[in-house]
Amino acid sequence: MGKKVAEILVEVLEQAGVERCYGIVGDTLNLFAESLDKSSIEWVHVRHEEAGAFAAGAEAQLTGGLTACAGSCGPGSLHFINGLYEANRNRSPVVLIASQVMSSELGFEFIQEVDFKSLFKECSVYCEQIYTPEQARRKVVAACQAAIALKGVAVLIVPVDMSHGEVKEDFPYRVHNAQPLIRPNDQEISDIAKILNEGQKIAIYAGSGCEGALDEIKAVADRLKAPVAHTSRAKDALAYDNPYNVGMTGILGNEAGYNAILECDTLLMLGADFAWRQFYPDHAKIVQIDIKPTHLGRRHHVSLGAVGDVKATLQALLPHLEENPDESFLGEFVDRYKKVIEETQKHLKPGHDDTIPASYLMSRINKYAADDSLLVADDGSPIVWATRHFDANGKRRIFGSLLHGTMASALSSSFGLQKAAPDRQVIACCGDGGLTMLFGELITTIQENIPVKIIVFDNGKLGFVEIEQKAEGILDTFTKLKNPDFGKVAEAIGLWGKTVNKAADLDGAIQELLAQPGPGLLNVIVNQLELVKPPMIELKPVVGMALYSARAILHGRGADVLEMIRENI
Ligand SMILES: Cc1ncc(C[n+]2csc(CCOP(=O)(O)OP(=O)(O)O)c2C)c(N)n1
Ligand SMILES: [Mg+2]
Repeated sequence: MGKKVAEILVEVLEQAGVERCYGIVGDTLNLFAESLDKSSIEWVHVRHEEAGAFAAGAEAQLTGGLTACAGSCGPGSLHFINGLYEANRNRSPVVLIASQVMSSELGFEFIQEVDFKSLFKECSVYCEQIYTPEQARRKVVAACQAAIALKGVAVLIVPVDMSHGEVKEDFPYRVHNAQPLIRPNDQEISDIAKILNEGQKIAIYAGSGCEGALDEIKAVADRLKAPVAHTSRAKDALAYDNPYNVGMTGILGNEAGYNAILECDTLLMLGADFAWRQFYPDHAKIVQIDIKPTHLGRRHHVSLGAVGDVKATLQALLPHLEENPDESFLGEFVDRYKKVIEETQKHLKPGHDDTIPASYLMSRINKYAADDSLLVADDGSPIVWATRHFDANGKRRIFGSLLHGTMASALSSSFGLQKAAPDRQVIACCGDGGLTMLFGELITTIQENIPVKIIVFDNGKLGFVEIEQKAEGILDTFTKLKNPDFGKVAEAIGLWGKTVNKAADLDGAIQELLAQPGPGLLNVIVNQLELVKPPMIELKPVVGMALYSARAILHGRGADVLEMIRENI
């Protein structure tokens, strides 16, 4: 007797190191589900497939290992799409088993037929269908191989008749997890060194490609006397135990990080693919090192682009670098960054009448979170406060939708983090908009026994959008949210739940939440009008704010404007 394709799929996933598969079952997936149930792979039952993709992506991002999700045909697998975009952009190795209607009906608009191949093409590194049972093992191996080697999402489309197909002659195709060491060639290393050695005001801009390379970056920064600015995604890898650190640039950044990059004469970009062109210097010489050749020079024109792993490249480069005798550029920006931190600390305090600014809430989470906690924050203002006020220490990690920029990823991502790291504290910082977008996932915490700690930044609105509208001079439009008491909702579902709205109650509530053995939700009513201030003053948003204020006053909403001023100045 031969083997069923469904069994082969599961066998290969196991061999490729998959520990969990997130999803929702359905007719075309049933045989796969039965095989999975007999395997070592854990099935995690979410309430919306998008959440399954967020969870799988976060698990893969944390562990670097392959993680799976699986869905039924048509709408079932379609639902994964936004989470798969997120995973693919984060370079998380995830494989989706997208089950499909019978092969014989494909192309006739059969009920639930969806053309997955064209649908998932853009958010994957591999998207193929199984056409005969005999090619099943080779195809699922190819899918896993692509996800691991190209670091991204692989989609394998499996028509239901293929799942049931039997294979008599099977060959030992298997997945290989190669870890090559990649760096620029010797000539390129010497060309890079020449540019850097000629620089006087040298800065380093470090991105998420720098994970694991902090020692090498510090050694290069010391030799070149270069301040190190970093992207938001690199904070947890670089913003600790690093005397050269000047924080982030970009809208989330600070004055020192922002200006160090703009004022340097030579910029060394390391594993950074920051998208906003206005934050790059126009007249500096730029050397860019990235593991992905397609990233070279795609954001800003660079003088020299080279391909390599940051750690291996810097190890090869260091012996060629000369000591920069002038420390003044480094000294100036390190001092400026110190001042930024001191100023910021002064502002992290309760609001008027004992209210809770969201930035202050994040600073208290920062105070009480475990030394090795994993924190994930929703797009919108929670991720801004997280990247600004949640400190890195080399053990903590910060996650957010920083490339795809989707709402509602925090809660579901926290599932993947907690499943992969059951002994660590996992905190999901959710917007009230983000939480309710995938509200059903609160139930997953109970069903799947996932003890995540959820903190809702309840400002009663789509706050980040409202700030954007005001900066454009528009009155807030369609941003209000009519919320239930999320603390009570949590309790009704079976989680520990509480709502606070006074700063005096906040510390106790956070500690109580974090001490819960199971899942818990702390709903914090935060100030409605705290603005996210960028590191630089630009005319357009200032004019926009003035225009908004004038319009609000004309519409009889002068009190809102006064409140905004009171909360932010
Ligand atoms: C899926 C999706 N829909 C819409 C947006 C646009 N958007 C970005 S932030 C945001 C508001 C988020 O509101 P909330 O979760 O309450 O966080 P807040 O900014 O209020 O703290 C919206 C609508 C998006 N990024 N993703
Ligand atoms: Mg909100």
